[in-house]
Amino acid sequence: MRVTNIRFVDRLLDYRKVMYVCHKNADPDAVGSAYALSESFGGDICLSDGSNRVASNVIKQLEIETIADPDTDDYDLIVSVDTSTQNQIPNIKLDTYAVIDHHVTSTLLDKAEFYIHETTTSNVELIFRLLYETGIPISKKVAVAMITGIITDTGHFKHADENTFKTLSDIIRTTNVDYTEALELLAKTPQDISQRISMLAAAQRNKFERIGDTLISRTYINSYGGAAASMLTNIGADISLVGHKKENDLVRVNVRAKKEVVQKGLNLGKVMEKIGEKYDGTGGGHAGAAGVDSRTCTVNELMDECINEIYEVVGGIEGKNIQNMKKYPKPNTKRKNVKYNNNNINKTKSTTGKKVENPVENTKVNNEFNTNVNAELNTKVNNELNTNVNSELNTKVNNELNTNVNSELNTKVNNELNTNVNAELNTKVNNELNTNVNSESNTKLNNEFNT
Ligand SMILES: [Mn+2]
Repeated sequence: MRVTNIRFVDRLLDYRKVMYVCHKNADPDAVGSAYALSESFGGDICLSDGSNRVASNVIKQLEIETIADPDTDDYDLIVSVDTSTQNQIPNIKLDTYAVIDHHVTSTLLDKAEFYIHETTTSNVELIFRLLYETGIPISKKVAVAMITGIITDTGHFKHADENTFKTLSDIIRTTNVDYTEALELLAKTPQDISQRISMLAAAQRNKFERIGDTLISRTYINSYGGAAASMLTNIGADISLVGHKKENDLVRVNVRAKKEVVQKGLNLGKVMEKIGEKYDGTGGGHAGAAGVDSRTCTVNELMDECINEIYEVVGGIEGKNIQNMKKYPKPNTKRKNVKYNNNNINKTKSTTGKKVENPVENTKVNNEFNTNVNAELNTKVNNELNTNVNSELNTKVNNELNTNVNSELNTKVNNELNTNVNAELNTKVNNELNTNVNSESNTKLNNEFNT
């Protein structure tokens, strides 16, 4: 039966030997809940089936005692915390038990002796209310544990609501805990060295391109593909793809998209499903996080297919930029190895106001950092920074960073920073990052280095 906070404490104190049980792969919300209860009312904390990396760190740093394989018969009452189904606590026989749970649906309630169930952003919020309303003192250590539960369950407050902050504020006020202690504790969570290496390698190999205002990143890595894809969207990509070879001939591409792109109509799950069918593999997932694998193609082929499909969808979303999008180099486009030719560039003359047929001859480069992508030229660009200003058109380029890839050209761009201006588009570019695509025919470079 559902009970009030005061009634819950009354009932709990009726039992002599109590065990607080956390769900499998316990998180800080479960551990914080069990720890707060055990510190307040006595009893053991049970990890029904391990704890995650963050919770393990909380347990270690706060020196929380836990038990792993208890004999449930030794206990008069089991209190399940932060758990909504029996299969989340696979090794625990629930006989006489109580529940404190914050999940929307909870199948454990019916048979519970008594329970507290309310939909909150974290379970520790229910625990805090219980202790606060019944006047039970809360130690700073317990407060820190509870705060780690709030932080992690709300995804660092991304899913927090008004009550989350109110409860957090009450925890800080009543316990006088230093909030940063919880942050510092979480920061001490050890990261797996192989994962860190994978993330850095993924960032190092990353290539990105732009369609309209959408930035698409792709990289290759052998493990942690999902984490790498998330990392790339966190650092700026709207859509990220990570290709990796799995065991034997299995290859996989993990994809992530930001909420903004999903809201515009991109559904990665559907795109990956379609590709999975085409390559006799498995594809699918959510609109913003999906993946596909196959044994019938190489990782490059699978990546190319994913990129091409995503280009189609994003090109449609970006509307007016679809023409540029189609001229975009597809990753499977064979590009000639291009040589940077100083002589040609120095000889170029001004053709202001005229269509540049042969940019080789018309380009004068005055900039310190400059990348020019010419249709028929084999320019290899190694510069870091480049600014291009189009005089005829109302193009104002304020960006620092820009990538330009010319689809039909044999340009290999190695720079990090590059600005390009498309002559026929009255593009006003204020973004930090910009990729512009010029086709052979419509490239007019009337820039500074085009005197
Ligand atoms: Mn929870």
